[in-house]
Amino acid sequence: MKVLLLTQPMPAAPFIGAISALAPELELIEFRSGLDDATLAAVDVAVGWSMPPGLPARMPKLGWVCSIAAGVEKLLVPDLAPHVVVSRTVDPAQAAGMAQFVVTMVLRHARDLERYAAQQQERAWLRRPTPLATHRVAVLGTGAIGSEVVRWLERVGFRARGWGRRSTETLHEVLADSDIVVCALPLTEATEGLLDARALAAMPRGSYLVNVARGAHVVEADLIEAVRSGQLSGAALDVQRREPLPADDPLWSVPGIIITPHVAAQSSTEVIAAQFVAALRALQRGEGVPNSIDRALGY
Ligand code: OXD
Repeated sequence: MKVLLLTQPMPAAPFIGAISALAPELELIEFRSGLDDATLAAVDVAVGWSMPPGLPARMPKLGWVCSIAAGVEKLLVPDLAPHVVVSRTVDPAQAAGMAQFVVTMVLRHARDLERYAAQQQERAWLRRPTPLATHRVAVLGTGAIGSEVVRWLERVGFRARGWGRRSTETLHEVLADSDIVVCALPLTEATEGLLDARALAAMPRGSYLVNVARGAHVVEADLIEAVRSGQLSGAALDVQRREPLPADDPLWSVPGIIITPHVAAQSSTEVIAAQFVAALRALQRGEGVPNSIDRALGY
């Protein structure tokens, strides 16, 4: 079986090492721009993060695309044939890591730690005791990651709830009823740009946003305006529309916006390799591919 690795911008070598240790019979091919048509025509499976447009047409045998991440949107290019199964990594350790990151950012905001960081710069020993933080937090996304985030937030005292496609409340109703909003949604046609000026205006004045999903969920110019005007007190953005975020991007210098470089939580190479090989064995036994997405929904 021939497997194409599409891990760019991550190097393929660690994935090749981890997969071949578990399944030495596989022929693992690292993608590079000059790959010839005959090699691509023989590929059965692709494992990776993003699919270069035009590539699926050169892989007529391709039957399965396995994402090395929780998200799959960069693999779902328009020319990927509808019969191709797409699966993703579902990793409890990644979900817990995401939850840790969110709890850190939410506590940092709710316990006013930014104020004390600023005060330290001025050597100002000024006390503003904060009450127990019990803010209302809406977590957009009720999948494996969103649900874990809700559990962790509840454990540290927040009034957290999830919101998703099947919720009875509208997005804007939930936003209006939240002090803090956490975005943990998959990126699909339906969720792109969901957090725009209207959505941000629906949030209570002074509320806060944490995004650990994808930069494209947020209309960044609208967010900058909302933070500058005080409609939002700030935001923690682990993801941005343009990654790496260019040095001249206005997001870097908005007081109240914290930028981190897409580091909330990743699965280890070993976990990704183990899940891929377990799914491959299931397929070889004639079972369905675990953690396959619904192609129509895009997640
Ligand atoms: C993911 C990510 O989707 O790390 O897993 O962004």
